[in-house]
Amino acid sequence: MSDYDLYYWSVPFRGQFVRAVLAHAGKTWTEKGDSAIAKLMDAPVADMPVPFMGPPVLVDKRADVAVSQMPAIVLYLGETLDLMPATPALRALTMKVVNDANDVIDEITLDGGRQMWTKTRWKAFVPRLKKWMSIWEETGDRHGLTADSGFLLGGETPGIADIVTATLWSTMTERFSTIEDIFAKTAPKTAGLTRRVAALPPLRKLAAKARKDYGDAYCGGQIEASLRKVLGA
Ligand SMILES: N[C@@H](CCC(=O)N[C@@H](CS)C(=O)NCC(=O)O)C(=O)O
Repeated sequence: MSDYDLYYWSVPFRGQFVRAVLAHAGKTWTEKGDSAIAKLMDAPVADMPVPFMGPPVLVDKRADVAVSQMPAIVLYLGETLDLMPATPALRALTMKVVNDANDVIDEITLDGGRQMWTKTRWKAFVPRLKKWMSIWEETGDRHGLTADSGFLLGGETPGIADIVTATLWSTMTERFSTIEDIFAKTAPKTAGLTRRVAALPPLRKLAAKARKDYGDAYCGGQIEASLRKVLGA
């Protein structure tokens, strides 16, 4: 029996951060699948393992704990799997990076497809995307990150901030070469960190599984189709 149940759609997107932390820690989990998620979302809140609006939802079966909201799930795993840094300041900064990553994927999907991408909207968004990338680059700079060594918040081993950073940018840039070009130019040290962390065997294996299970899919739906159209991807 696996240790965790994960409720997330059959795409990488927001759930991939949770999968990456679990994979990095060598944990096993069961993907409950799209119809189970839809069923759970439609259930009365009184019957939910944790009252929630949208997936991911993680159930830690041994501990009998259920959590929703991606950053809360990552915090739970970071603490229980000993992947959080030692000081309160670095723990807060870690969660700031996780929340930034969640903001970036909301922005890249125009808040889950409230509007569709057009060439004009994308052109107006590019400076903001570059600013996000430079926020990562500046964070790394302040903690001694170089193009080929170090971690986002310093330290000797990859932590939650590095796993989330690598997952955010590798998943996106592997699927959208236009964004990859912007990333390489705007945030070369973060791009180096992303390459190094994404190359760790458990994360490489997870990325290959996403390719196999979900193909080219990123976030899915009409919003992905409109993003692909404006990026020619
Ligand atoms: N703030 C939540 C957002 C959850 C969310 O928007 N989930 C999306 C998938 S990425 C969903 O399917 N939402 C359905 C809904 O909100 O009705 C988080 O960080 O987990």
